[in-house]
Amino acid sequence: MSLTNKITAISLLSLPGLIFPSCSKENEKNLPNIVILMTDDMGYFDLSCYGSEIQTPNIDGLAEQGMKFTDFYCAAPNCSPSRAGLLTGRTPSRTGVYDYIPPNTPMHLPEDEITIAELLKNKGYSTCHVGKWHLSEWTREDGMTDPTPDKQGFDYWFAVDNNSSPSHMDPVNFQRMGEKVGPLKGYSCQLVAEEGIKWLKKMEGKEQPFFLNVWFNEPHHKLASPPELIAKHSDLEPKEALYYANIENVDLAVGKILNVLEELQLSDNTIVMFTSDNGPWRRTSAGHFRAKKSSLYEGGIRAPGIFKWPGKITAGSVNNEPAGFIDILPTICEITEIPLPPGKHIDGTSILPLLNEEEFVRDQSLFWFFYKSSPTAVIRKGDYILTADPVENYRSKSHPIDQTDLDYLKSLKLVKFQLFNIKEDVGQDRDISELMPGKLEELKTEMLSVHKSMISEGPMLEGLISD
Ligand SMILES: [Ca+2]
Repeated sequence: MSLTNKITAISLLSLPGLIFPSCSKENEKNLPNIVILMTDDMGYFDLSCYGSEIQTPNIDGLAEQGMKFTDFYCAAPNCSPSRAGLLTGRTPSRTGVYDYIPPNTPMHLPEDEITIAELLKNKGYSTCHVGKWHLSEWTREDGMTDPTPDKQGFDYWFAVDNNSSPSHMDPVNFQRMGEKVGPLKGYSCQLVAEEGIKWLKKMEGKEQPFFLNVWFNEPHHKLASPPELIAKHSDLEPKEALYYANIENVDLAVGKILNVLEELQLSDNTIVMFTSDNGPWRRTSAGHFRAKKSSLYEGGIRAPGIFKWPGKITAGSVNNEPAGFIDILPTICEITEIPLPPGKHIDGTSILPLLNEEEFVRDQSLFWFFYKSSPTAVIRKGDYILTADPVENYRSKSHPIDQTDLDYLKSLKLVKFQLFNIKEDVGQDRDISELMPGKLEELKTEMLSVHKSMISEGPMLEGLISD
């Protein structure tokens, strides 16, 4: 579908009566439950099913029973924009989440963005978010509170607005439905899993379908792992043992949730997705990919992508098509027969045909933009990746977004194009743009078109400091 046709189709959906058609009880019974499991800063090579030494049998089990994507992508190379892209199906900068949300910033996922949770809730689903949020801040020094998960479609939530503090162990900053819960005992991933399980148990015997969104804090800094798991790796450097144990602890938490789905006999009608929000800070976890977290090279955005749906997705299947976070909303919409959000440009395409092992044509190539990264923009079509940078592009990664950043990112022009064949050159170190001028032009034309549309849509942020 062309961009124009797609926008027309979306406009048609916005006609009165076509928005969020009501859902009959009969229809609800047939709708699959949806569980999204996501880690924070975990690398592509941190799971045994993706070639790691770290043993992750529960997550591997999802791949054994479902489909593993080899070329799956986050929406951005760091937390907040990637999460915005996942929940909205939109390139994050369209939503105004241009970077991770630092303390005391007005930047957040606006309430008028339409999330997967809102769409499913309107369809009759019960919805729950547990774990890290990082799409708004609730503890600003100016007393302002940006939209909590209930404002984005979640009936129930237990979360931290950013990282668990002081570390993954005994966190003190979780909130439940807007109320501070105070100091907790245990590890963040286990506490998050247990809260999700308590909520799941309330779903037992109900005809209403559910959406459980589990966003673990691990293995983002600051790490803490159970001593008994660390002790298994006494042959490793202490930092490595801590990391291995951290991933294994998440795997155990995933296992607990999957076991409860089995016990409650919910597994057969539940789609489970597993991924990580962006590339790893630990370089080794990015393997042979170039760069790591914060970069738009593969090391910053390539992630594990696993989908399990018993009876629908072939067990043990592997898919090599490029796909990613922004495809999740349109995929869920197609599965649940929910119209795409009216009036919003959706950058992703439903990958239901890929899950069904059918022919798949993407509406718009996968595209990334991050103003603090070099490259600053990337597009992938088939095996080809085009990267681009502005003339001057230095912006400190740790600098909180201010008005000069916004002026810069809104006005920058993409130049310095480089073309890579990712199948033949996984490390992205051979620019083949001069060898393939036709391919360069094809990808450049599409990149500039998507970039222009995105930049014109991305909101100016009210209240940024201007130093
Ligand atoms: Ca992250």
